[in-house]
Amino acid sequence: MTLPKQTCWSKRASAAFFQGNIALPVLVALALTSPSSVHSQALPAGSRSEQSNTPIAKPPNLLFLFADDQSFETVRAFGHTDIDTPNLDRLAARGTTFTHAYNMGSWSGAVCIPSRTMLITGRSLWHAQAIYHTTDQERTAGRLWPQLLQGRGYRTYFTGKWHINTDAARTFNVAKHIRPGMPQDVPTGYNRPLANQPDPWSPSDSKFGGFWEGGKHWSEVTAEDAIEFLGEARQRSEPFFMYVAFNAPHDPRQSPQKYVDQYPLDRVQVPVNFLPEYPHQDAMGCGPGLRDERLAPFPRTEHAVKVHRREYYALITHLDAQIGRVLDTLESNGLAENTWIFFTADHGLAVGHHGLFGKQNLYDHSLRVPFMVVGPGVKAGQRISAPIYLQDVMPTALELAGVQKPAHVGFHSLLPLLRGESSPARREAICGAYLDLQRAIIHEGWKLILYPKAKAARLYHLAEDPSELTDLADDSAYQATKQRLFRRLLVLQKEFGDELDLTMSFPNL
Ligand SMILES: [Ca+2]
Repeated sequence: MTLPKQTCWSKRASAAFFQGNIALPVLVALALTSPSSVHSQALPAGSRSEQSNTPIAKPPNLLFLFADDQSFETVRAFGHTDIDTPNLDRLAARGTTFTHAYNMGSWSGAVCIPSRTMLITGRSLWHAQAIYHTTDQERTAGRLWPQLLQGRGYRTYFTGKWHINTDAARTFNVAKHIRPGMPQDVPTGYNRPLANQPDPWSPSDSKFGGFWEGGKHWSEVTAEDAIEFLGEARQRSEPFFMYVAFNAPHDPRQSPQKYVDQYPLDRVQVPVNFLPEYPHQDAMGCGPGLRDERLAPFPRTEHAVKVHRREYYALITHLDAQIGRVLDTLESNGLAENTWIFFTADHGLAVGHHGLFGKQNLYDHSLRVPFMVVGPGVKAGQRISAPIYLQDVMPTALELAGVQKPAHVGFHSLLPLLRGESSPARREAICGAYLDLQRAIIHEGWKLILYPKAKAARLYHLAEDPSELTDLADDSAYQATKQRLFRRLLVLQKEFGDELDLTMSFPNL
């Protein structure tokens, strides 16, 4: 396979960088497969670009399964973590995984909001911020993701976490449960567990409300909503688009006790990049003043990290079981054959990496998500290492439905990458941002993170150091690398409308 001209990922760097824990034979097989044999007859043909509006005879159903705060590392099939996710593994086995899917960052402490606003509007981070307060006008103009599909005859369905600045009930044909940003939290769930003190919190005790509010765990409610809709959908002739947005595994990390019991503390590993406190936590906006960071005590202990990770994994395994129920129903209702399934999350989460617990940082654990695609003709078990943004799912679905991509959509259909073709979605660099306090670029197997307020930089050779353990920013041998990444970041800032001036804080870059 010839590497597309647009890519700046060198063959060596990208192979090493993206290989991770992926079985080498998969990559080798991919590399040896000719473009024509990568194509499947059932995959939409390459002649239909994402800019065209070619009629399609039988539009496929679209099932979008969306998790909240689920890091890329929490799917067993990917080999990063000892966690049980048999149904997400099933998606990875049946379809194609994009191993390096990223969120672009956030203009707000509530990272969920920008991620979801980008997704529903198709606008990249700063362009999405520009219309955030007028998102309702996007809806009345008919520009939102489900509305574009409705225009092509899709029946659109929503249930679960919304967190977007317009009314879901008026955005979709059917909206079942419309949940807020997070289940209700209680003070008992913070600053725990403390050393040598009893833990007042229990993830399975319904007296703490949250996911237990209403009497049934919200992940189960969301799955049962989806199952009910699939029962209706089999009776109808229109294609459907389902946006099934679980609140899990966002905190409060609550799940039934049997899932918690699956993770005795001696099963849970402390991340290799554990730190008691992150050196720049205040200058980067991730100190004790940030809600997510207050969930565990400062300084962090290995015990606290294990307890939180146990509850995170338990909530994910419970979520996985609910996803399994939805997938089973899709199959038993005879809908699986003509349905594309996408699974991803709005961003990742630290839960004890680097002394951090939240998602308001630009390390891979917090920026990178799982991303699986299952559909007619999509290669089973394939891993694609080209970096993408998770919001690329939006124009991908539009292309499958035969909808012309509107000019304001800043993301790209993934269908060419699934076919093994060159595509604008094959990006040469990925950028990340948080407020005006953090910026990052991932390029050619390197990551540069900048903290303008601290005038501090971090440089990681991701290709050799995927855990981002060894900061090379102060090593003079890498000054040219830093400068190259910095210049590239300035170009991306211009491309994406990021107005933060980094040159004042980093005059030597
Ligand atoms: Ca989230």
